[in-house]
Amino acid sequence: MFATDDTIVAIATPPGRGALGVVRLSGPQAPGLAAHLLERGRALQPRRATFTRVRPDGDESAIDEVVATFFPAPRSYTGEHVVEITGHGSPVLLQAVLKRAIAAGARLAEPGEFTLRAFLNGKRDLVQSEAVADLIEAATPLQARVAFDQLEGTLTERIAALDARLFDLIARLEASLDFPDEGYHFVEPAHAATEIASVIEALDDLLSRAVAGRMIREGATAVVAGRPNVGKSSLFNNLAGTARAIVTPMPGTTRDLVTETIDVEGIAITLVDTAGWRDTHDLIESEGVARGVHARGVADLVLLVVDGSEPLADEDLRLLEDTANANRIVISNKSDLAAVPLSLPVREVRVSALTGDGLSALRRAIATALIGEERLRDSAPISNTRHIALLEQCRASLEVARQAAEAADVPEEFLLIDLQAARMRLDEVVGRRTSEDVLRHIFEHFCIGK
Ligand SMILES: Nc1nc2c(ncn2[C@@H]2O[C@H](COP(=O)(O)OP(=O)(O)O)[C@@H](O)[C@H]2O)c(=O)[nH]1
Ligand SMILES: [Mg+2]
Repeated sequence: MFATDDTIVAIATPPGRGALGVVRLSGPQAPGLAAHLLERGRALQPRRATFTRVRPDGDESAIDEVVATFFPAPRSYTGEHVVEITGHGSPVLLQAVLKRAIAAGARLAEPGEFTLRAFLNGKRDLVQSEAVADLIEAATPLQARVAFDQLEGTLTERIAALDARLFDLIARLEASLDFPDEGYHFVEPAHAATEIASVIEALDDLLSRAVAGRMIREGATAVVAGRPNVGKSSLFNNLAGTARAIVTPMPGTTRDLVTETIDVEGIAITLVDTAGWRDTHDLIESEGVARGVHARGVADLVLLVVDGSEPLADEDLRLLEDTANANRIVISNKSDLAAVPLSLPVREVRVSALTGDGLSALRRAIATALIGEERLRDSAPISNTRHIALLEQCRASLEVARQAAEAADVPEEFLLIDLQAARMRLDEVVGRRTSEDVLRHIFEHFCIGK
């Protein structure tokens, strides 16, 4: 499978200059390589930060002062001998240390290879390894919190609990099969059905938060729609906190999609401003309108803006109808002007893009529309599409097993096949049983040095 007997090396800090930069070594040769690279002759003390220098190469002079720390196996990030050399964050110096380590026998690490080794050495399961990447990628504090929870093992524990229940049920069913002559059931079919139903319920509880979890992990797209001049671009700019989109009193100003990523209550939202929807003969504008319609179709949320200071126009009515089945918020803008009563089919959020009035209520409404009220409070235990898909497959197998258990005439063997299939999916989530391809796919998305 993957080579783990050699020693890998990588720069663990981001490319570019910084106050500090870290070169990380992992593998059996790590302490030996460190002794070769560093001026300090004696072996590094375990888990002690040691101030030293990088040994001069040939007749060069020493290139940097560093702090080196040795983490002996198995108490290290990877479970192997690890040495971290912290120097000044100069790409030139760090590259020089890297090159010397390679010249002395280390191999340049692949992306995610340190974390892969941690996984292969049983330091972390697959869910926790994936959480490492999510944590590094997190763009909002909420994303970081969800990733950290998974890193700490919240999802791992819940899966282990489900797995233990399935294991117990399978063991008892197998015992019944092994001692057929006794005519004794270690588990009655009715009890098996109830137990499976209760595992399904626990799975459903987990999956019910998956939409929110995925939205938090991957972010969402919200499209600002409405007829020309209702204040879409003004609202967009206000939410984005920058004057990205051009605002003029002339209808038809916005002709292309303008996007900006914003953080709304911890959810990373790609906000899209569109051309106002209307019939137009202008070629560019009508292309803009078409793009806007398309964007609306694929968005997670539509922010439909109407002008609260004017009666609804035909275009407003048409848009209200077109977006009736979408996840949408109807926004009545220009609350700073005298309001006219609008007979809207849903409760609107009143704002003024000009004064900023009502925008915090709008932000709250956006977050709630995307992930639900209570979901915001307790973090979602599941957020990764790979996990969600496997848990759904697990649930499908359990559903077949439950029906088999309920139909009293189905032999236990059949029940067992589906229960084992369900367990296998759980094993795949945590990586007890995962193909090399899947592992490669997961780890190649990591950064180098992690
Ligand atoms: N009084 C008032 N005027 C607004 C407000 N929002 C936008 N406008 C004005 O409405 C006009 C059209 O705004 P714009 O954002 O370009 O609308 P869009 O065509 O829907 O993108 C501009 O003159 C804005 O200054 C608001 O909340 N109150
Ligand atoms: Mg506009």
